[in-house]
Amino acid sequence: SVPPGVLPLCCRQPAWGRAAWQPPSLPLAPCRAFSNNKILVELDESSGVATMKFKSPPVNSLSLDFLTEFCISLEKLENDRACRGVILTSAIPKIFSSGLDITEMCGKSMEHYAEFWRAVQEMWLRLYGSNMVTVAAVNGSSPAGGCLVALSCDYRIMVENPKFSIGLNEAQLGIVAPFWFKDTFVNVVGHRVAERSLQLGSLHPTPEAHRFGLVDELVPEDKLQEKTAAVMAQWLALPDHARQLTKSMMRKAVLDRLVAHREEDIQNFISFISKESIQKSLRMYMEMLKKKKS
Ligand code: CO8
Repeated sequence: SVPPGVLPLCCRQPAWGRAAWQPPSLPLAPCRAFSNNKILVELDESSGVATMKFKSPPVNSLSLDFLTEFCISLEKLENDRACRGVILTSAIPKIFSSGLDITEMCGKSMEHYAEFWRAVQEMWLRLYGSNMVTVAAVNGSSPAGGCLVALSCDYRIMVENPKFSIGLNEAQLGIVAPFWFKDTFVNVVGHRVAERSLQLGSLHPTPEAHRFGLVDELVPEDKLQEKTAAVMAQWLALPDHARQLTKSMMRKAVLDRLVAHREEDIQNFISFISKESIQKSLRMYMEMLKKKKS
């Protein structure tokens, strides 16, 4: 079962026989765009590929507004028969996403924490459970929730840059990545690597992330778009129904686990995040981020 409003995997029609894939940059390709506040969405109808470009300065943090917009945009694309694949990337130089907006988890009411956490869950359920081909073009640092967004895609291509890092660093903030963050991570890199990385709250430089499969490919910045389009073409060459059924088979158990424990997971989050000791850790972390600047 899936939560209300979330499309189950495999409910979409096979796209065999739809327009063949073409590079997104072809001239005169029909392109529809809908720009909201925090995410620019462009759909190239000739290729069936949409790009969701995060544009929420300064660091694309996943605020309640961002997450709401993300879910609405993804649902629109999911229901659009012209769209078969989505590329997630950032319009902010050097940052893919800084993860969950820490200010949403500090000094707020229980009701707010519940609403925020439900939105985080919803984002993951929709993205991890998407029928479309999802490729993360990671063009900057991607800690914690930003890493989860990338991990939830079918494929990750990251810009090779010694200053960029990616990982689930929650432990460094004194908080704990929930079980579905962990499950998603384990499904990508395997149990041992995930265990060590989660316990240490590691943020991995790009070569290391590539070495253990957290990202599938590294490319120079100027090759990112070309490489992403080529990977998308490779995945879209398959008949949708076969690929979607296979994706569902691989991911369903993990998705179902959160669906079955969704309310419990919200309650866990609220009781954890509202502890004074955790609030103190988060405040100190925010202070540290500010000090780092000066
Ligand atoms: N949330 C809110 N504000 C943020 C965040 C964030 N995640 N990240 C950065 N900011 C703010 C900074 O405080 C700063 O604000 P100001 O301008 O007012 O001082 C501004 O954004 C710019 O930040 P920086 O100056 O640090 O920008 P840099 O370009 O130097 O660095 C980085 C960008 C690398 C993204 C850096 O900001 C960073 O490391 N940020 C923290 C990332 C992080 O650790 N995120 C973890 C969030 S927690 C999460 O996603 C999962 C939680 C799971 C919940 C479990 C609960 C039980």
